[in-house]
Amino acid sequence: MTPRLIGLVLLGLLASGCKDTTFSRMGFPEPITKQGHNLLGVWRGSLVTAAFVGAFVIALILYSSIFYRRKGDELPRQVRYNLPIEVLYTLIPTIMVAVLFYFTAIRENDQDKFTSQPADMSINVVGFQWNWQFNYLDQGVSVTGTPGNLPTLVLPAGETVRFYETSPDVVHAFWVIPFLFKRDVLPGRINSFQETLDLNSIGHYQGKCTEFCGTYHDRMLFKIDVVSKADYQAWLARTKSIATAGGNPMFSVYNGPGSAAFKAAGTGETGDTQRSHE
Ligand SMILES: [Cu+2]
Repeated sequence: MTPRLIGLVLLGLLASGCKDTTFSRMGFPEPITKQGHNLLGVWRGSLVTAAFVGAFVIALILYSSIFYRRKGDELPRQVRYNLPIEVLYTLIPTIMVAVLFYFTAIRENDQDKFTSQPADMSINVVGFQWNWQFNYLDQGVSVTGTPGNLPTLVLPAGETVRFYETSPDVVHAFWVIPFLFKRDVLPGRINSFQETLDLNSIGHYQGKCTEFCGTYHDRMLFKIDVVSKADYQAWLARTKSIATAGGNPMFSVYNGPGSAAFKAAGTGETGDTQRSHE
């Protein structure tokens, strides 16, 4: 009965793995970046492992309660040792934890790896009480959220984007839902990460602050528009002219430090050696 049940679950997982649905993603949102797909793999692998362990444990409980249920009135021996079994049930969980840890560490390192791929563009994400500002470091424009107006982070599909996070006040956390990733925005420190957007990721998405940062924390929402490269250039030109003309608090000219300065000051830049601190 049990092997058939496991087979059925496995078949279901394999069949649903073919098309991408919330079920096949095991509840995760649809990722739109290369890094997001990798993280989804870790989630799936961990959940499948947990399902197998759960099924195995339930099977053992059922087996022993059916075949070793009480017969007669005398108490069975209360202490018994079986060395091979004890070694086995120490060893197997250790191996499972090691394998899960390995894949998690690999993917987390991928997420932080900057040296392998140069970024096409860099954005300084500023989380402040209680809104967001996106500084396009080498394009010279800033998008700032105002009370009642959510800022929109516009990104070109297919590009690799480096994010440098800073905060002038308290700890915030920058979460872009379809990146399947968030990272704290800390005062006095530059946190960074990099995402390579899928070519077919064009669409509207959402993000939010996930660190309780004060009275109006719940207002720290933002939008993400992933557009084609041509549409991005058009948006940039439009935004630049609005910024230069002035008068719109959401769009301003950025003339702070460029990406080179952030790169020099930022963390994570030296790759492996830096990661060991995190
Ligand atoms: Cu916040």
